[in-house]
Amino acid sequence: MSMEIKRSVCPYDCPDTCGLLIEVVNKKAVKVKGDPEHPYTRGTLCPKMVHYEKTVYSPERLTQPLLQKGPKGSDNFEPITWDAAIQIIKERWQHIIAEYGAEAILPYSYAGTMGIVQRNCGEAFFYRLGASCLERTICSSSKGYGWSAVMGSTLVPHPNEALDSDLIILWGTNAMATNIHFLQNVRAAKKKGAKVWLIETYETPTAKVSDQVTLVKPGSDGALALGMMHVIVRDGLTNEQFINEHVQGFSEFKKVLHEYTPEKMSRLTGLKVDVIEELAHLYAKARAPFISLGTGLSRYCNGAMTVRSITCLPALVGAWAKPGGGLMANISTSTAFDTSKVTREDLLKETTRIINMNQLGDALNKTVNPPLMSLFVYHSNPVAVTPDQNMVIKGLLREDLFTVVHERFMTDTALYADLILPATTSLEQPDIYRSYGHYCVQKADAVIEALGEAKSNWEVFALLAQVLGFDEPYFNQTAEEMIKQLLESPTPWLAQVDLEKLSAGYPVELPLPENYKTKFKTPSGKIEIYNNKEEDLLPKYLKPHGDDAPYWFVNSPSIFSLNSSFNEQNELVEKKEKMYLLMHPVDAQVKGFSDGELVSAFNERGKVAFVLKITPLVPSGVVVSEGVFWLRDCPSDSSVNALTSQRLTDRAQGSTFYDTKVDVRSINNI
Ligand SMILES: Nc1nc2c(c(=O)[nH]1)N[C@H]1C(S)=C(S)[C@@H](COP(=O)(O)OP(=O)(O)OC[C@H]3O[C@@H](n4cnc5c(=O)[nH]c(N)nc54)[C@H](O)[C@@H]3O)O[C@H]1N2
Ligand SMILES: Nc1nc2c(c(=O)[nH]1)N[C@H]1C(S)=C(S)[C@@H](COP(=O)(O)OP(=O)(O)OC[C@H]3O[C@@H](n4cnc5c(=O)[nH]c(N)nc54)[C@H](O)[C@@H]3O)O[C@H]1N2
Ligand code: SF4
Ligand SMILES: [Mo]
Repeated sequence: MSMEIKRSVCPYDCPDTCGLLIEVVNKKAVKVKGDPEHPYTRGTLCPKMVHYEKTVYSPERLTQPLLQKGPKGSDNFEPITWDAAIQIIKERWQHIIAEYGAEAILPYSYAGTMGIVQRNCGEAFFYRLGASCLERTICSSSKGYGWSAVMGSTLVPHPNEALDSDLIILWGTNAMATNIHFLQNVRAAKKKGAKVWLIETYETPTAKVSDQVTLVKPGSDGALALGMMHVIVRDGLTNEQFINEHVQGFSEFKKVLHEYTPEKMSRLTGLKVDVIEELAHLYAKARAPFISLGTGLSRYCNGAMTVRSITCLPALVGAWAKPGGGLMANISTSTAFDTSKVTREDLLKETTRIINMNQLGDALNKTVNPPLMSLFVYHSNPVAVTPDQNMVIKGLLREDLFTVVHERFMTDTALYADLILPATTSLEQPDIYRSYGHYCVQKADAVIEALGEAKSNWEVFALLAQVLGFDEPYFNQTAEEMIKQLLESPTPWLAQVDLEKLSAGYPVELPLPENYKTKFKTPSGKIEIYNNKEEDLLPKYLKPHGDDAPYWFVNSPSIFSLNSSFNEQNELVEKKEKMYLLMHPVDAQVKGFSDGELVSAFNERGKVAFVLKITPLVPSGVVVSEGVFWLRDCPSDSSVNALTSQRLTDRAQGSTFYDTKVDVRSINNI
């Protein structure tokens, strides 16, 4: 018997990007643990990953290419060889290109794996092909935009900064599900006396670690931030010295803030005037206030402006200059690697059309020129995760559309494929990882062999490039060689780490310059509350869009799944119990609903069945569903995104998942 412990990295789209220790016995991964030597993981994993081996060796893994023999969606797949599969793609694409041009082909991918090489290599291939480009803004583009409008490319505080804070605001982040290692810092700060304030739309599991919970009306956080800043200015609680030295446009902003009285903001947010005043005072008087900013509040039609407004708060009180103070948005480590070596935009000969991933439904159904005739989906599950599910499915049902899905499992999307290609898991492929929640980077070799005939993203694009006659050396190398290139000519930031240690598979931390928190990387070198590149020169209140329906529909993350991933582990699906719709007792009473009954949430786009859970954890006027289920586990033939819309955010073309309203009725009345 051979037994080894190998290092790896969690590949999922999670800010924690954990270091893993994999116990490999006789070439099989038998146990997965958190790496105690990883400075952020510190030896613990979330409930989803403690049994990653159950995902890797799931009996449901796809291990052979499969061809649909019946009508679309009929699940009449038959195994074929890789050679045959690649030939089919080649022939279909050559016909499509001859008739409509390569722009009739669209890649669709997001974040099944976050490794730099496997995640991004498809872009090089599709640039070379001349396919339509996918605008990948489903997650947090508006949040990034709002932050940058004020802070430029200033480095986001290290998560350990929070250890020295005396007031941590968890603003629209369900950290108990989505950022559990940051919660370790929150708990440590609490032990030293810090207060934790959660600003949410309902009492999430994260309320348990919070001293205070404030529930705002969905999409109204901009109003709360503006109201708080009004009070801070009105009551003389600003840090004038910091403002004079580091802030652009405060005097203009002050005039605007005058309008945002707590009374007006109370109406918009649904909060009592006292609460806005208390929060403003507590924030301004804290020794070192620290905000951890989630993404939920940015997924509204006013999302970028909301984030822009909140990002001004630390500037007014000089939080950036205080050890333990600041605001943590998504950490950008994009300059640590020269990702353009992987994505190779230079292979694009002529600019091609751009299709926003949130509007896949329209792109597949509406008249576009050239029409979309082929979709190549890899490491994404659009039927489950993309807004306006009914439109996506309608598009995938088009008999003239040639759909290829490269997947680990028979997902809701794979079921609609003409051709399925089996994908490896992260343990079967090499990669190099950076994080959006901390500053560690880490390389991971494959720790086991590929299961069955599964191939990695890199390998699939190499095969396709070969049959299509792409002769650039790029397509003729291995993923390991690509990783080596990234390490052998490191960026100036990466060059500062111990490259030997990194190459050997250990986590290493990117160094932060001294006083980085007050080195503002904006055109003016100051925090730009006033931004002359923006149409709105100063932050202001914008309304969310909503729909013509009575209840806000918040569809937030579950502790036991990650987007639509992990639904292959039955134990995790069972922990979610049922696909619940959470509703306040008073709303349920008005409707005459009883706990546990089947209800349908509906709006102009679709209807979805849920099991009703009556609970005071959600306020009246809001209904909540946690997690993205696979359709097979849903009470009806639709899941949450049948209700969400293809509308985009005010800036940066982002998704607006939470800017959704529904009505609810008893299932018997459908
Ligand atoms: N367990 C688990 N972990 C995950 C994920 C998962 O699905 N499950 N998803 C991963 C991904 S892809 C991402 S991007 C991150 C996201 O991580 P987060 O940023 O923490 O999560 P979000 O989904 O953006 O939403 C967080 C919270 O926003 C709240 N919210 C919605 N609207 C508003 C509002 O108007 N105001 C306020 N104040 N709050 C609001 C929701 O109730 C929800 O609890 O998490 C990652 N980690
Ligand atoms: N209603 C609602 N919808 C949401 C959200 C929400 O909060 N509410 N969150 C949104 C957010 S923040 C995001 S980021 C998106 C995420 O959307 P996606 O990136 O599509 O995320 P997943 O649902 O995790 O699907 C990833 C798929 O990739 C597959 N996969 C994993 N590794 C590999 C690999 O190496 N190669 C290949 N070929 N396949 C692989 C997995 O099996 C899985 O089916 O969802 C969004 N959708
Ligand atoms: S999903 Fe997040 S918390 Fe869980 S192991 Fe992966 S990186 Fe860590
Ligand atoms: Mo995301």
